[in-house]
Amino acid sequence: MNKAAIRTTCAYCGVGCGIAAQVAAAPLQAGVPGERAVTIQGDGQHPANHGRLCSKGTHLAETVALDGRLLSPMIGDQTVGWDAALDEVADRMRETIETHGPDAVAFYVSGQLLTEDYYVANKLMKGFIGSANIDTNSRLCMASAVAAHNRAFGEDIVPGSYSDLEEADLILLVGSNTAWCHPVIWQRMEAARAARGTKIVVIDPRRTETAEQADLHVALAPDGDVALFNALLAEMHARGLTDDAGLNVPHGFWAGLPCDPGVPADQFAALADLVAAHPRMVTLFSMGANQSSSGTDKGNAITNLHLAMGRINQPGAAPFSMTGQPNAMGGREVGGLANMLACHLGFSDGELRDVAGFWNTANICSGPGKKAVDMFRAIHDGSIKFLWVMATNPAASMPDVGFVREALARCPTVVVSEAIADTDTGRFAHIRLPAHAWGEKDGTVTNSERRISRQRTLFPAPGAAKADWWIMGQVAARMGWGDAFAYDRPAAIWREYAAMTALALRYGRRLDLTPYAEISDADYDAMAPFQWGGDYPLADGYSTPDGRARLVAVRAPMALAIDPAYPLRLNTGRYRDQWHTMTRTGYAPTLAQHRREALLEIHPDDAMLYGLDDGGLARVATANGASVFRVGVSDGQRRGDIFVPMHWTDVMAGGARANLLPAQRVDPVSGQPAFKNTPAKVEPVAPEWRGFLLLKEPAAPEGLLFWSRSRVKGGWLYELAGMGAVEVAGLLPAGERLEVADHVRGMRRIAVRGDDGALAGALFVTREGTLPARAWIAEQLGADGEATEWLAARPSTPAPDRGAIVCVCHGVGEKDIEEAICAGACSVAAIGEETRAGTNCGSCRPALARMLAKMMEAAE
Ligand SMILES: Nc1nc2c(c(=O)[nH]1)N[C@H]1C(S)=C(S)[C@@H](COP(=O)(O)OP(=O)(O)OC[C@H]3O[C@@H](n4cnc5c(=O)[nH]c(N)nc54)[C@H](O)[C@@H]3O)O[C@H]1N2
Ligand SMILES: Nc1nc2c(c(=O)[nH]1)N[C@H]1C(S)=C(S)[C@@H](COP(=O)(O)OP(=O)(O)OC[C@H]3O[C@@H](n4cnc5c(=O)[nH]c(N)nc54)[C@H](O)[C@@H]3O)O[C@H]1N2
Ligand code: SF4
Ligand SMILES: [Mo]
Repeated sequence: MNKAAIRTTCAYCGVGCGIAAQVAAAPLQAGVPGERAVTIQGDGQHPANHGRLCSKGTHLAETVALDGRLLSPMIGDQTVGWDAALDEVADRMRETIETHGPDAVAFYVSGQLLTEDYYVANKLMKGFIGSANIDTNSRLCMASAVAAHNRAFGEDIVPGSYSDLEEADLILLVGSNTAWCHPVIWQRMEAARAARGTKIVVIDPRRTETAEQADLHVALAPDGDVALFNALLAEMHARGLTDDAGLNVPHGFWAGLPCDPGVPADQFAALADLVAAHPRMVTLFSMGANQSSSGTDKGNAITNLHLAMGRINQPGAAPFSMTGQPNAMGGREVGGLANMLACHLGFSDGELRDVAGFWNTANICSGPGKKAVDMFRAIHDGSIKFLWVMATNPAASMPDVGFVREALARCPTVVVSEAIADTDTGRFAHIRLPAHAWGEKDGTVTNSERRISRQRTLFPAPGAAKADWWIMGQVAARMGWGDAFAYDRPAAIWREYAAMTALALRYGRRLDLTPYAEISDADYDAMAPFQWGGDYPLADGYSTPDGRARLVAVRAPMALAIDPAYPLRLNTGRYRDQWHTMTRTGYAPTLAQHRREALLEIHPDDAMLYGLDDGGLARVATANGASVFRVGVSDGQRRGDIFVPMHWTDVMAGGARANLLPAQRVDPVSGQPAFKNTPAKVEPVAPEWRGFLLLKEPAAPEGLLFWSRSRVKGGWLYELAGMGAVEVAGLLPAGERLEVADHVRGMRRIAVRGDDGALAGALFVTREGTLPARAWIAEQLGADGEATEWLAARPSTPAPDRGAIVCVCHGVGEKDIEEAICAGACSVAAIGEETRAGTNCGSCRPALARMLAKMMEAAE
């Protein structure tokens, strides 16, 4: 690693990869926006990734520019100074509390805050405002796993480490598209598999790229997990492979264990044999488990199997809940959830008293606050009147966002702390506060294996942007609580939090950071990644009153009644190269290449049944709402199930809005929404014209049936579809208009040459014909060129067609890869040698493997 590199942690997922960042030599002046340059490499010494990074981490440099950033506080549309904005927040907060009481105030925060920010938010709300109405987007993400941990272990603890993946002989992936969502964990599993032949089983209704690489894919019905794991446990019990000595076992547990797995008998037999044969077994689970009305039960069904088979607290054996966000785990530690206090503490009288004593406050909350879905209901019905949203985008990411938007529109005060100026939630804000983004932030995060790492500052903060902890501290001071929030730096907050974990120990919890309570500023700055609790934090007993783990009797949920009006089941999730609501990855041209649009994935037979064409448009409707998507026919879907990605927002598209669709249905224990199983229907949408538009600056097309934008090097590419007249030419910039039209086929092509002679914009529309490929013309934005070439959308001596880009790092297309395979490359590694595909971040290796398998099959 180069000497000048700054060690930090990736902005995105809960794997928590270490990064060595090399900032361009010329430092920027604080507060002055300008070009930012940084070289990103995996940190070879970080224990989470040992130098690896996935596509998102690798291309972080494309997201640190300042376009789209919120750079000053805003009240309504007015730019204001910090004092005015903070006074306004504090005045409104005070007035709300005085008139309606503390429970009329709520914070909705995020696993993308640093631990220090999170701690301050929690202290401010639960300790000083005096309500526990602070909940986090982790409610949408981890709450079921937290509840399952509490039920089984008596504390929210992940009992294993990433190293267990390397020491396991069998890995079960439950509801996890690991190759796309935790790609570096996937790469570690691939390496272990190559070294020791680890078997991998994927349990997921969809055949994902992860499932394609598995030794066994169990395509269970949506929410079939509890039945499957109960049956597995019954089978292992019948084979004499369980031992409940030392466990807390409910009366009648074994006799009442259901044994219908709900999957084909041969699949179940194969799975059972694998489980029986491999004591070193890790079960990784994520959103297919948690985001369900039976999410907590799924977590316990998995944990029961591990506990009863003794597959826990030793190398290569653990039930392992993967966290999604970079600091989902840190948030759980400092009490970001409405139903916990800081440091894994609960709301008993003693705990409340001790916490109040530690914070030196007379205003401690009295019990749990509202969980996310209930919080937005309370905003909707007017009982919550002041909402402060930090580092999350609920108008896009909550279920039933139609309802959430109504709630936000009604709420008398909405404050949004954001890094980005235009977000779906920011559009509802009365006050917007500019926050530091990744590369500016300074503090700590905790990853899925309880490893705490520093995120460090790479760039001076732009404009008026400030740290979230600073913003909250300023409001607290204006509320009269300045002494309790007089932090001058993140290290001061960290020390207080570390000292507070002494309370956790007093109540028999294992979260212990007390050795860090006196750490110096310099040591905090230099702090190396460390894991609290060690590899096996529960090896010497559990955090329950009797020190024993509990088996929890869980029953498969009642099947959702099929309403003939909504015969399909809608599943939602993620794409490999986009992050959530696209406020950052959406700006990276390289990442856009993987999937430019949101696809409604549907089985070919269902597509036929409902009259949908691959590449056409369809409307998906549920009892809650409807949205139009591009159709992607795929036999990876089960019949009757459909899938859409969660990422596209009002800022990015007119249509493709996943979260208009799910209901507000939640898990009864954890309060986590069931994002992955909503009754739905589909119907074809036939636009009268289709087109695409290239612009340097983003615009918001109106009056269309559908539009969706994606980033290209010099600007934005818009896919469009509409009825009637084409009225989008007005979005094109000023300049010399070059135009061709064919009125018979309703074809029209316009290219605009700007004053600098370069392509400033283009519009291609057709009513009946086809549209040209976008790749070449999109690259011409901002470049000089011939009008005839622009209007043909290809150069006069055409470059070889590389096909859709598969390897985004090296820009290797489908056709290059097919050629390499035809020329004899018969492994992913050989394709890499030939084309460089898959040799950088490795995120496309599963896609390469799929192409290879397909072509081999075709050749046979
Ligand atoms: N590229 C990318 N990576 C990310 C993120 C991102 O936005 N983009 N976000 C991060 C965050 S916050 C999170 S929480 C994680 C999420 O990581 P994952 O949980 O891997 O992601 P999802 O795609 O939401 O869902 C995983 C799978 O659950 C399956 N599933 C649906 N219903 C069921 C069911 O009933 N049973 C089972 N067994 N499976 C089911 C879906 O088909 C899907 O393939 O990813 C993190 N990493
Ligand atoms: N349909 C469906 N919906 C889902 C899911 C699903 O699988 N399906 N998954 C759910 C899950 S698991 C999750 S985690 C959520 C994620 O959903 P969100 O949290 O709403 O998604 P993000 O786009 O990550 O929003 C984070 C916002 O914070 C801003 N930001 C980033 N860093 C900072 C910072 O340091 N300070 C401040 N103040 N702002 C910052 C970003 O610009 C961005 O706008 O979505 C949930 N919604
Ligand atoms: S796996 Fe990718 S997104 Fe997740 S932390 Fe590592 S580099 Fe970042
Ligand atoms: Mo998440």
